[in-house]
Amino acid sequence: VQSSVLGFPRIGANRELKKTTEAYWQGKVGVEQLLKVGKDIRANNWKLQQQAGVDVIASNDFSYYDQVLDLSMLFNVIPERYAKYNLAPIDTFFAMGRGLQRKATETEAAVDVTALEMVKWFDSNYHYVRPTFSHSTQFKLNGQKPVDEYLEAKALGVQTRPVLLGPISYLTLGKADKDSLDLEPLSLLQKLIPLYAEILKKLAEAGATSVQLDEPVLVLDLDEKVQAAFKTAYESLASQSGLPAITLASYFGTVVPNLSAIKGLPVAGFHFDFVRNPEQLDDVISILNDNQTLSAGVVDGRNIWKNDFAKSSAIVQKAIKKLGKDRVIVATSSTLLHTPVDLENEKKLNPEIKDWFSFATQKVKEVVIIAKNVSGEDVSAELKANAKSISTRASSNITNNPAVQKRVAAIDEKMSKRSSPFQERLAEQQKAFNLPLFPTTTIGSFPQTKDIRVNRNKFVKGTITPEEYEKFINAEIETVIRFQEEIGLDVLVHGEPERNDMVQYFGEQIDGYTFTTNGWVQSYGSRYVRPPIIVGDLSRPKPMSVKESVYAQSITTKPCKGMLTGPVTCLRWSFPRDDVDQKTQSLQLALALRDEVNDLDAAGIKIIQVDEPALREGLPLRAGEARTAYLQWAAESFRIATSGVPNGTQIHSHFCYSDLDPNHIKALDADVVSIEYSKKDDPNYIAEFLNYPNHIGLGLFDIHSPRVPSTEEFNTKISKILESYPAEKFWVNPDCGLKTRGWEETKLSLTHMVESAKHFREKYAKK
Ligand code: THG
Ligand code: ZN
Repeated sequence: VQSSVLGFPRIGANRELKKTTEAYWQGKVGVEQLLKVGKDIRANNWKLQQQAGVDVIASNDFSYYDQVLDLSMLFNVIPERYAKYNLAPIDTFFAMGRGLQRKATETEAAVDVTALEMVKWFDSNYHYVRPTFSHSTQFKLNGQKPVDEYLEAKALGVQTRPVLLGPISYLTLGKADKDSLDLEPLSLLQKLIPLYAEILKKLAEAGATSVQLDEPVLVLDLDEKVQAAFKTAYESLASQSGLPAITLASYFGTVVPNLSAIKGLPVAGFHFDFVRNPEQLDDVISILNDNQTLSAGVVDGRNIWKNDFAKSSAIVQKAIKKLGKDRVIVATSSTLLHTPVDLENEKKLNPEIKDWFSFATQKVKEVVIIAKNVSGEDVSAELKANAKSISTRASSNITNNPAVQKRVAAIDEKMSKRSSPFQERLAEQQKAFNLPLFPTTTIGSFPQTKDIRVNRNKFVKGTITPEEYEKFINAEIETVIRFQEEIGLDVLVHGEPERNDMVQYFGEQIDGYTFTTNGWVQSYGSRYVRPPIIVGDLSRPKPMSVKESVYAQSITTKPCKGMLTGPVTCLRWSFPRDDVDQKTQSLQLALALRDEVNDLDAAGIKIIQVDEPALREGLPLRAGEARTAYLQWAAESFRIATSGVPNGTQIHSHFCYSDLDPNHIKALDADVVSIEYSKKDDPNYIAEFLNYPNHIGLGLFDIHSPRVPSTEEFNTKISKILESYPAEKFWVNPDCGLKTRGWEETKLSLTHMVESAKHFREKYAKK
């Protein structure tokens, strides 16, 4: 029985890719250096898997930014606003990913272009760059990245299976550009298929015998048109001669509701996710013809828990019983992109807990061991050690906290309800804050400068005292407060200099969590996160953010927001427990945060923002009972966290990088929400929010780009929104936090934003 890994993290064991990419953007290293670092990472990844004994190793799982953006480059889906600059291909690629603003020099023309839209990848914290099609898109092959990387592996003596996102997913995950809103992406299938055929043929000519085409949209609810497109696409590919064998892969859910779309497709095999949905085994086997193979995803690509070999082997055995050993492959459930690289790099974990984990490097070995086991090879030592580790975790007292369990059981309805409806709260809040029309604010974080990172590291390492660190942090807070006062923002923030990450920071202060020192996972482009790991029942031993918020409020007369991360986001951006359901973990977090919200309020912080950007990504991928239940407990968790405060305390929340449904937000009953909006070109999107009863700040500029919008640009944008949106409910703010930005562009952008708000204030005062 063969073993297969669908993809490996591409960031390097020590974040080499991030460091070099950012250095390249800053002009500190040349393109050769960037390409070399990429090449080294790919070589390491392939060799690591080859040495572990993996039979089917992926290539083209690497990307300098995003694998979906790679495809847009490959197929020349490059909007004219990028193409017109005739940049080097890699710079066009980065400009599409993150925007580019460059002054003219003697040799180069000025460039000013925003990034393409970035969206959450299914229910993960990874973001892809959305393919953006227009009537003028000229499909053609642009380079041959998959072939180049295949040949690179081959030259190293590694036979690989190239992976590409399949045509149906590529199109359905894309959108029409603003100049072509009537364009239905799927209608481009006939133009796209020949390009897939061409690149697959080139792969075959280079020596590839098989390819993995990912069609993760198969785990979504698909309408008939999309379902039918599978047949069109794959039959068309099968009719071409000289292509490699195709394995069609799905992951993150069940394909059963879409079985008729893939039944009978002329492909060599299928891959399914049996970690998420082991119960789909019989159904998916039933659609295979006599020659098709089944790649059984049994090693979790989305979490860090050690695999249960007995359980996984049983699933694979069941498949073997029906299909025979030759037609079954043991695989990771998805790419391992969403897991940290190597557990061996963790030197500080409690050894008892460390034994429960498995990162990408360990998962590669797990796949091989399971394959050996079901092949009948002797892996009894590994099985025994595995069984022991699994049972130790199950019976560990680290995971149980009876007091927390009791508190969750005692949650009553009153706890998740503010004492008065919004309009009454609003009246009290308006009296308390007396904010102008078009109140301006930011989402919370300010630039995380090198100085901040250096000092935080010193504090973590103990080379500066807690007192010195506090002094440093307070000075940073003061800088941020003074700046905001100076430019005239209305609701201030403290800037979060003390925080590494909005989830990790709280994870480190909540009992029941553990965290890594090097467990980085790519979130988008060169930005990575270290998700904390929930290992047990969760509780807050003491206040987590009160000190900094109180300090900030003490040095200004303007209201300063307390900033927290909501329960659902804390859960979703962590690696959750797999032995307790997500609702329970979310309610535990909600209680911990409720205490924090109440403490902030008691300390005089009267505007408190509880961010829930992960609310949407936690939504079960298909409509149904699980989705309804999720929406209930997610909203309940937020309301438990935020409903312990009096009417006059204003609760804010924030959402970004997902296609939100206003109804989901409504259920949170926050007084003010801010929403990423700057790249939502679709006029229907704002229409959806017209009925949202409380106040909204639609994000007015993209914080992923160093580009500075002018005051006129803000004016135009706001005018456009005000055509349909009521001025009384309108807050003025950026898309998201500013931590990834530099000070220079932050100052300019915010200054222009505030100027624009003032312009409209005057205009409306005259009315
Ligand atoms: N935290 C977490 N997930 C997130 C966000 C976040 N997902 C969505 C959204 N914000 C966008 N993602 C990121 C992820 C990482 C960073 C910024 C936005 C970032 N990371 C630092 C880096 O890569 O340099 C490292 C941070 C650290 O020191 O921990 O800036 O905010 N969990
Ligand atoms: Zn955000």
